[in-house]
Amino acid sequence: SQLVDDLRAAIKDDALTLHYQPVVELATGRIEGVEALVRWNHPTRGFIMPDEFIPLAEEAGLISELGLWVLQTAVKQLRCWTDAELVDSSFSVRINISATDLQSLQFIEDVRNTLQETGVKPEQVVLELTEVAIVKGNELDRYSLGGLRGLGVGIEIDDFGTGYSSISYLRRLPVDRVKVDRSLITGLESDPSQPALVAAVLQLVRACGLEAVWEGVETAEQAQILRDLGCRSAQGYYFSRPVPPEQVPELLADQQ
Ligand code: G
Ligand code: G
Ligand code: MN
Ligand code: NA
Repeated sequence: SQLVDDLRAAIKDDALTLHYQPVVELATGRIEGVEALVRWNHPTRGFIMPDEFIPLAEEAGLISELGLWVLQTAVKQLRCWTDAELVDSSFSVRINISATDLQSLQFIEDVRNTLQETGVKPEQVVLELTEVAIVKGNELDRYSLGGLRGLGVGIEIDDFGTGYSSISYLRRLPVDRVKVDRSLITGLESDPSQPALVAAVLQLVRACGLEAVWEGVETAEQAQILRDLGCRSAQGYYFSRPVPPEQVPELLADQQ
């Protein structure tokens, strides 16, 4: 289709762009990192969101190319912020990776090479994978996950709580942390049973030796409840929407 041709061209011509959304330490307001979120600025249709073109990229066999572009662009961006002394080595960039990336041994090489070329520390890169990608995966995927983890990069289960969450795989898989799906935050201040649920998930995650990031925080009240429950990190429109890279220095300057 025309759109597939356009997408192919967009990846080649750098017509995609990454926006960045901060991940905030609840106790201090410090920005501990950012999540890279891809956008496509289409010449006639305007901004197209990833929900629309990631599936298209999958179908058209362009997802590996797109994944490589996102990886390299995000890690190089982190290098720039580091060189400009806007962030230190505790700052991380989170990158969403597709099931296809996970299944590709080439992707492990790409991550290794990108780290080497940029000199970014592996622990400053966190790869976000959905539960579906991980759990549907076969033994090779587990092996790949181990390979990625072996490079020293962080692995985070994205949208945790929407898919196949099971205690057994949380303990078994080589992952560091989970990003809890925003459905757990919705109604946090109005539904009296919701805080207890958050507390239970937090306890489960910690008992498995993992850290949790809470996404979809939209109000000060939600942030306060999470803080009171002892949650460490959060993300959401309350702190900031995803912003283009040129607005990140401002966000960093404004943090507490
Ligand atoms: O802002 P938001 O609309 O960006 O993201 C929608 C969905 O697209 C999310 O589920 C997110 O994980 C996914 N997504 C965003 N950026 C990327 C990317 O660079 N690669 C992949 N594979 N998925 C992405
Ligand atoms: O699935 P994933 O977590 O990778 O994608 C993040 C998605 O969530 C992006 O589409 C991003 O724009 C969106 N997002 C980020 N913060 C909020 C929020 O506070 N509320 C809502 N509704 N969506 C958010
Ligand atoms: Mn994500
Ligand atoms: Na998510």
